[in-house]
Amino acid sequence: MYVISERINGLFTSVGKAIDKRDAKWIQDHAIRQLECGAQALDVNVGPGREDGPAAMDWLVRTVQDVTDATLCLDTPGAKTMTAGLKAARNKVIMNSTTAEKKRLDAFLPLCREFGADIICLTMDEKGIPNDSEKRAELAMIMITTAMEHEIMPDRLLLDPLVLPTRAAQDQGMKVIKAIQMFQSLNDPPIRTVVGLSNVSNGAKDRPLVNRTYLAMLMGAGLSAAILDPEDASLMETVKTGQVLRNEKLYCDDYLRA
Ligand code: THG
Repeated sequence: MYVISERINGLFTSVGKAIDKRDAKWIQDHAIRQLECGAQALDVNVGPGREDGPAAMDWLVRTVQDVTDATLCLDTPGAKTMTAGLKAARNKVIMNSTTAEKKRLDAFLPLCREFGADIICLTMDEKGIPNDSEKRAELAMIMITTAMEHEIMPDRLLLDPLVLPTRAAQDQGMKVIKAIQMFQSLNDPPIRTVVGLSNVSNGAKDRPLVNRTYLAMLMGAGLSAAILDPEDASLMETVKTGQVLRNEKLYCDDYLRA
């Protein structure tokens, strides 16, 4: 299980303010804490509705890189903001993300190829997010073949079925689990999978409980990576226990502390 921290994201008010003030120390302290909590990569998102998207992304990438060599998951739908992040990055990059929409693939796949990045493929198109697993797998297949036409091999992709809030779309929880299973049969060796975990608990009363329960279910279905909050200690214990149960980590009685 590969852990990507969700918390360098301008969507959070405190992070948005730190970006506005170009408060490097605040951002760096938070990045370091998330890595100390067990994150292996950082999702880097300047937040929605910014006029200075490219400049903010350039600053945010440089600021984070000054304190870590960890992989950066550049999270933006904008080609200009993504390009600014790719140019500033010397750390390994995962582009987050393309969809199956032609104009998005046309803009993002050449960047992915040029900069040698990995890329998250969201299984949605101009019609939105499909409400069944089969259609999600169909969109995944379109992105896999289009990426290959751009000489981007399947091992560079991460497929994301798009997790929805259980409060608003309760029937989607198990469809996403099934999509994760289906994605693994689209290629040999299987293509990696990823989710934005916290989407599931949006608006729920006990968010951490919903997040860690769903993560356990997703790990049972073979999920490879998740964008989540590594500062949630119970969630990270679920990650580690799942790694033991999946035989990814050696069991010992003290595995949580080891
Ligand atoms: N897939 C991929 N990338 C993603 C997502 C995904 N990136 C963004 C998101 N989804 C994952 N990151 C978050 C970050 C925050 C929250 C949820 C997912 C969140 N934030 C609080 C809220 O909305 O209630 C905001 C709290 C605050 O303002 O302080 O829940 O699915 N590839």
